Amino acid sequence: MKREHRLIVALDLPDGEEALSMARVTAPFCDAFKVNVPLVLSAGMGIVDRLAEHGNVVCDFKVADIPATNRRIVEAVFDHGASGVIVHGFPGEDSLDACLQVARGDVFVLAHMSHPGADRFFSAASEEIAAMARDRGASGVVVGATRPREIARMREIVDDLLILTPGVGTQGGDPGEALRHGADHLIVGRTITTAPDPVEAAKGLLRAIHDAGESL
Ligand code: BMP
Repeated sequence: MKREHRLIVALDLPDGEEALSMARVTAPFCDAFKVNVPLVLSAGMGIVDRLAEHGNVVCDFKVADIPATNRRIVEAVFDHGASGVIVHGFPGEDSLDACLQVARGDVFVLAHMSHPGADRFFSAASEEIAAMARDRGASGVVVGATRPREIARMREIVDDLLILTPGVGTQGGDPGEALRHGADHLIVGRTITTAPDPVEAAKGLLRAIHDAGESL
């Protein structure tokens, strides 16, 4: 994953054509597009191939199955031209290893989520999940931007692995705070995709990213 803009656009749009339009206008401002399961359910996996013509695509499929099934999911993701995949860590290291063995790009492990309910199970497990991601050779971890202290703790654990952080803007996470606590990339959906002018919204985030870099 390149670290040029430090912005990943979550293309959480209802259909493939809308996702493609959003990808075309935001491509100059981001390092990757994130594609989630609802988009693929509506548009089919072909949307990943089409989006990959406009930039790097990370499939946020939150892969969380037995090793044999994980392997098939991750193979399909890379067969369709994705450059990365987001997987869960809680199924354990054999499930994660299966993803890493067949990946032809980045594997990011979800270590702590942005929504309030994530406290119940992730708070107890997040540090162990991050350590496992580091030890097994993942590219990075995903930690909610609503949890800056956890981002800082993850940075200590994962050393120079990438930290991607969703939950900025609409969910209340502050872009500067997340970056100052150690995040590498902001994952942003609705703040861009539902803005009256998505390009201006993306540019605003790039300004916040730049300002956070200045204050480090
Ligand atoms: P938004 O910026 O519109 O809140 O979108 C955030 C995106 O990141 C969504 O695609 C969501 O599924 C994803 N995400 C998240 O918000 N929190 C997490 O902890 C993990 C996620 O993948």
